[in-house]
Amino acid sequence: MPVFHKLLIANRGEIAVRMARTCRAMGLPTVAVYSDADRDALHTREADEAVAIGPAEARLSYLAIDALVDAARRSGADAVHPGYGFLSQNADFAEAVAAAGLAFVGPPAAVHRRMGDKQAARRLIGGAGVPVVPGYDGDDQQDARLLDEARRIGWPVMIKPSHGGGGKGMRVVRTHDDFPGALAACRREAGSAFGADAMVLERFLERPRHVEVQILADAHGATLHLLERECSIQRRHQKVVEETPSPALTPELRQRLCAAGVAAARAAGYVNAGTVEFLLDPAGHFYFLEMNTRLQVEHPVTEAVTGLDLVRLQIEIAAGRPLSFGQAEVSGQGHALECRLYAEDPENDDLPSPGTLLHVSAPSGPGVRFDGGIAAGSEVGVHYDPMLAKIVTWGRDRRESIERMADALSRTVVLGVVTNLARLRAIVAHPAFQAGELHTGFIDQHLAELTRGAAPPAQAVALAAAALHLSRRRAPAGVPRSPDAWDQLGGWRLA
Ligand code: MV4
Repeated sequence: MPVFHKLLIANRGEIAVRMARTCRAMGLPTVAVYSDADRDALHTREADEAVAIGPAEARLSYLAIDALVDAARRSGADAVHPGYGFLSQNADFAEAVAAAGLAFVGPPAAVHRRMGDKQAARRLIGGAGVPVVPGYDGDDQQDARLLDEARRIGWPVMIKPSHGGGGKGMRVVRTHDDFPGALAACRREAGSAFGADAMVLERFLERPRHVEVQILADAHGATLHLLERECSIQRRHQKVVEETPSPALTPELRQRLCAAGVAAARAAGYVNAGTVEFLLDPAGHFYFLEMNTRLQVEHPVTEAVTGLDLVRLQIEIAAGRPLSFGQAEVSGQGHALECRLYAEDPENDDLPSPGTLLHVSAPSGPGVRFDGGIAAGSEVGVHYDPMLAKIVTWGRDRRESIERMADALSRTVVLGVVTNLARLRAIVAHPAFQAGELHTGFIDQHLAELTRGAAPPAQAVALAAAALHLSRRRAPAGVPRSPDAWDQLGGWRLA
């Protein structure tokens, strides 16, 4: 029995390409969707068919629920995978897909809704015996009550909008006198951004590590973890380097953390792949932060050490299949690292750098995986996330995965836009990184050392521009239009 007849990939870029590849290996036909800006994007060529969904502006295309459900119906798809970002954690989308009689590859709408509310998530997960950061998640939201609670918690306190996400609208308050002003500002922002201004208060942890547990749960009551990932190397809530296993965990702490992740997922009624985020303090205390009800960008490091294909497992779970293995059969081999390649300029405050890619050289070799959504000629626009690709390396131990990453980064070439490659190279070469001394303030702490750029030689850029121009001539008549032939042509644009 095939899992599904056809799967619609409701996303773009590297994750759409990556999903199409697993589906092809499974013998599952795919439909890509594209906005006007993505007519020629790589992900449209990796799928079996491609459907236009609207203008470049994400709100009118990749975020347009009706356009996506309509594309699924018209193309005869019976399943929809949202990827990450865009509508992946949107309960209304999960609901609309189900209402159209299609399978949603992710948890049910009710789980998205429950976990999208910090107040409700803290109460539910804390109630299940999982440690949450000391704080306040009560219904009484009067200013005086919140001030009292902040005093009880002790300074510094973090104010978090209950309906926010990804660090948006949060504020750290260090003294009693600053609290009323910060609260008012949080309320104003949350009211206009999320339409609800309830706040959660938490003790602010200084320079914690960010460690998350990968969860896998089928529709028959089996809930497993696939170990942890450490994602402490980030800036402004944008992750840059991730790895597994976390250098901060002892086997005993890992077992408790992963068990807490499973307990949180069970309490949430979780089905499909998900992630439970924790903060870890230097004393080894961990606290539940939030649950991500989607596949994560950094899932390949988990795949590298467990040997599993998370997208395949997600699809099988959505089709109602029981997991074919138990917790005892999950183990991590060696160490994996991921570096995110962004079209951003570290020397210009990490500002996005749009443009046309003139040349891309992806690294390869033993233990090297390159997940990209780009090729020479790709347009990097202003409408979407500037992440171009992920470079993942595996080694028998952390030292070997770092060595392979340093080599892979040295052989990665992107011409045409400014990227963070020089910063990635500097991070993996940094003594503190190599020593595993990670925390969420790492990049800011070492900013000067991590910001010395190395621009590619102007001659190389000029040559790449000329080569791209020549390759854009029409292909000779009679060249077959299959994707394989396209690969052989190495970028010839077919008529
Ligand atoms: C915190 C915190 C310290 N203490 N909560 C930022 C995004 C959101 N998921 C939660 N975040 C934080 N919550 C308390 N009580 C520090 C952060 C935080 C952070 C968390 C994970 C990864 C990177 C981060 C970077 C800055 C702040």
